[in-house]
Amino acid sequence: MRGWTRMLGVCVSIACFGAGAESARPAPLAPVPTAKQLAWQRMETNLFVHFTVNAFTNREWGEGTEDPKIFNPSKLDARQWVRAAKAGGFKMVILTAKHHDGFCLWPSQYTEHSVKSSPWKNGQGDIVREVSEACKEEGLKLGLYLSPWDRHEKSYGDSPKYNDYYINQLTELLSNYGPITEVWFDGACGEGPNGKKQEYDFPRYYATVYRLQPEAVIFGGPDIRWIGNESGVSGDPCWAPYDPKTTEKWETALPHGHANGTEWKPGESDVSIRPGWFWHAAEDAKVRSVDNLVDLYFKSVGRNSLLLLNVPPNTDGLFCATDVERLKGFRERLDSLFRDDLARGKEARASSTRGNDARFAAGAALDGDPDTYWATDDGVNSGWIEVNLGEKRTFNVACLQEAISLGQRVEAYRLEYWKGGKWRALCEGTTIGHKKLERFKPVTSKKVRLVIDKARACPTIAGFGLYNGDSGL
Ligand code: FUL
Repeated sequence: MRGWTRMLGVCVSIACFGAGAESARPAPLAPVPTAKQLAWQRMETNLFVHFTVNAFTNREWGEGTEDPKIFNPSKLDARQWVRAAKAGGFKMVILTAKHHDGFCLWPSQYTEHSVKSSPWKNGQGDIVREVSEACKEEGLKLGLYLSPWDRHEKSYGDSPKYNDYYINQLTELLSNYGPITEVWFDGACGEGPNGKKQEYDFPRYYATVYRLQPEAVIFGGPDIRWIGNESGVSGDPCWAPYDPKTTEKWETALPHGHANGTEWKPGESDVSIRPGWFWHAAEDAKVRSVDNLVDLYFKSVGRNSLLLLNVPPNTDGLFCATDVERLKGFRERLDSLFRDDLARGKEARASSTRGNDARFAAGAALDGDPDTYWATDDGVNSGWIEVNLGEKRTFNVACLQEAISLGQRVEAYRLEYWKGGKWRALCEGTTIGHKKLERFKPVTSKKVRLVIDKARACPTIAGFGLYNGDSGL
């Protein structure tokens, strides 16, 4: 509202919007996120930590026959990991409590194949505990990855027996370490020592998560979908809605989701800061650059996904200095780019406003609040909002957001800028969702507009920001 008030004066503004008349909020367009899915999406960047005996054997997938005595990360400092995550602006740390090799980073009472059989802290240590405490101290959330595939456990392949074992371990993890915000599942599966393929009881696993940690979201299950690659890149378009009955190949279905999907299942883009998920000395010189990480941010978070970036501790039990420095550099670059929103609070007008109600006017997209939004009347599924920057400004990034608590709606949009007495094309796109970032060559103009050409219901635009900085383009 600030824009209209400043431009026209309070009286005009009130008159324009019918002296305080209130119009009903748009009805949600199903499917919509649960509160925990919405909170998850707003985290935007989370850190994955892959650690197990593999760091000591230089492998990516352990065989399950590793001697726990090789595991001795004598300088392990979970605070160093979590502080590095925090400096990188990551909101949650997701730890591999157990990877495919079956070695447990906590002293599970159901196996000897864990830290308790290692020389680290004389078998008295508990890495899950140390990470959970560090996260608590630093104000980060904790997530856990308990690999269903277990190449060590003897009962693996004896499906009901192993499922009990798995549930027991899941129960330990979800009962003893405080709030768990995300539980990460993958479907990797093999045969057990009996030569039989293990059948995972995923419905039972999920029910256990919801019973013990009702606030947790499940990745690779009901709440969050894999984005379909391990390169940290979302599809474009990218719908949070997903059609579980799709006949498409997963390679297409997962990155893009479905405009008419019946389930709200946003995508998570996982990727490692190094070629491998685990630490290998030979990859110390292959850590992703800040430029590369910023590019991934644009291609994941900037396409309505979440970036889950993996950093592996080395055999000392520490993140390497290079990785720590890159995380910090990544956030510094993003902070500097997104510090000054040229459109924030500026004059704005729209093709039409829902019920002429000031709450839904164009200015609501420019107030920095993701819960307020510009909306049109029901049945008006296209329109535009125009920002007057007050003077000519140069910008090269636009940030668009929908009020996704009401469902994802936009199917086609364009950006235009005013030059030489007319509107000129800047860029165009399809989906927006929680966040869509556009990068382009710097443009200098006083007026910019977002044109929604097609939406599945009246558009609800919560954010329209303009920035100028190093976008890496
Ligand atoms: C995959 C695993 O096989 C990889 O080792 C890694 O943990 C990745 C995140 O998930 O399924």
